Amino acid sequence: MAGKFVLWLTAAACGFAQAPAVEIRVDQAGYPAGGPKVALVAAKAAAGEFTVRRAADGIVEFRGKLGEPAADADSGDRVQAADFSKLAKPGKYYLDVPGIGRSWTFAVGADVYARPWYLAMRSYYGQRCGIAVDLGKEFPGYRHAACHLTGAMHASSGTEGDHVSKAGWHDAGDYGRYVVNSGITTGTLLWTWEMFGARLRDVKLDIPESGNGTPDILNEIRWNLEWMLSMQDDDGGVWPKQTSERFPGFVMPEKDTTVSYVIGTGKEPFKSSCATGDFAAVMAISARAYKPFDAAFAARALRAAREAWAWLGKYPNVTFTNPAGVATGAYGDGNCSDERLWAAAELHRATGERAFEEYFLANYANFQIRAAGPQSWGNVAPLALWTYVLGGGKDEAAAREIRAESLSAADEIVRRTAANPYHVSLTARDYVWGSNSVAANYGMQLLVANALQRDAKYVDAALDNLHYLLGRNTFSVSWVTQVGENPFHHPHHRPSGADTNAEPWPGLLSGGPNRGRQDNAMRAKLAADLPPAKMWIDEQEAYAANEVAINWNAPLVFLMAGVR
Ligand code: G3I
Ligand code: 9MR
Ligand code: ZN
Repeated sequence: MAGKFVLWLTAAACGFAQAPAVEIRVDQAGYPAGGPKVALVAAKAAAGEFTVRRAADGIVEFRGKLGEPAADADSGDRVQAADFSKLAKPGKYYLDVPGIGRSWTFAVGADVYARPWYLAMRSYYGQRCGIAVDLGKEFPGYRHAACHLTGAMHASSGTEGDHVSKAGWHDAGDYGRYVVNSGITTGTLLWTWEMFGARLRDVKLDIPESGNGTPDILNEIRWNLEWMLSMQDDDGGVWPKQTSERFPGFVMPEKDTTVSYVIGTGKEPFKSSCATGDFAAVMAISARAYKPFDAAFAARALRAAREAWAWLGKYPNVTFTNPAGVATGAYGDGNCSDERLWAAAELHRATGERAFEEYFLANYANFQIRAAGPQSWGNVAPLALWTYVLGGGKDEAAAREIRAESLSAADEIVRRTAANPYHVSLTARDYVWGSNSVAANYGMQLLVANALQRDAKYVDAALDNLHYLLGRNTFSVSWVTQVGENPFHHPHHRPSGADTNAEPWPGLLSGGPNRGRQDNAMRAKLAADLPPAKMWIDEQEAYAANEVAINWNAPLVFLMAGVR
């Protein structure tokens, strides 16, 4: 990425000399017209009043008083809320706080997340492997040639020779493809379709398949499903990943000359149970989702899911760690029982067959829905439990228990979010690698609770997490590339780093603050005793804070689809 300067052009156009004050934190995409609207002000001197003004001409549309200051232990900030919920008139606005300044502009309206949703969902097209990608007229220069067209079986896979490399999404800032991470990602995106499909059916993503009669969200997801299917061995087991042995440099994907290997566990049975369980779950969801559009593909997905399930019966807990000589991501998970439970639950929901339900009912009680620690690549148990209830699982005791646990966890998250000065659901312990996805996954958890029992407080708290990601945070930054007036600029993302475009590829969510500081850039620039929410820098080298990843974007896509 070339050096970038954000010019405050509109300031001049509107007659303001003043650049926006980072002390004022707003959702830079905006606020749904009918919902609560809160901005946050973090300044040393207590501020008193504020106005909300029309961006076009500065006319005051709302006057209010800031709330009492609250000390936020996670960031060290002193935060005051500016509540302008009563302002429901659609438009473009900014906040004006005397003595502090004006905020970034934001919208109030019916569909303020339509555009960010488009960019976030379309970012998967940008991650496509095995095909030339071009984001088109709106994003000139954002393209790459077909990449990673050949592959090979790694010695650790138990077989040898060439491998037909097929489709898939690059995982993150690197060019690897990982089944475990593809599992939670495609699972979350397919759930987005299953839960909010009515709103998404006609949304075009401007991808090569657009107009083929299948909704574009399903067209895009299928690109990764095809790769996942290519990772299943004849015995039903699924190899965990296809990557090079080491990460390549910051080159465009077609310039990556490292060999793309299908990598296994290095010993019998060579495939892993976590990958196979996630695969079975996702293929079962696919059997449901694609049936109306492509019955043959749906049937193929279901066959693949059944074969994976049968393999799991033989090998329930073969875990994966990198074999000798391999240094790419591991998505190392020491316990694959939640993946197996998820497979059982999704297969039961897809087929109604008793055997899957029996497995589920015999095992579900070992897992809980918690208020701290939502679903993630390493913890898919919540998806297993929810899908049983959302799919109309008939065992009343199990359904009642799961429902009650989901709602009491959601109630606690709502209380915690309201008490948090930044109105985010994260606890101090949640600021881990990819913490922004933890916030987004809390949002998803709250929206699932809302599906179990409609209650506006769940949707409002889900929205709070979205506001955090889109600018209402201690950095006053939008953590989605090219969304809002003050987005971050330097993701750890090879195409963004290697191309000549001024801005990074659009619609990508930053990993976010990470108290673990697992990269050299973070350790060099961020003091060890900083509060956890401050542990983030907008630097390309800081992969533990500022990478992007398909599994982080997925709950963002779910959240923006669900709060609309
Ligand atoms: O959950 C624990 C928490 O209980 C504990 O207190 C804390 C202490 O550090 O750690 C937490 O676990 C962290 C975990 O992420 C949370 O999901 C681990 O420390 C941390 O090492 C782990 O990081 C993972 C990272 O790979 C390193 O393995 C990320 O989840 C994962 O998203 C990331 O994935 C990488 C791929 O390997 C390669 N491709 C890029 C991708 C994104 O960076
Ligand atoms: O680019 C890699 C990123 O996708 C991973 O998340 C990260 C941790 O595994 O590693 C990155 O690659 C770095 C490597 O680990 C160490 N040398 C520098 C690489 C980044 O340029
Ligand atoms: Zn590729």
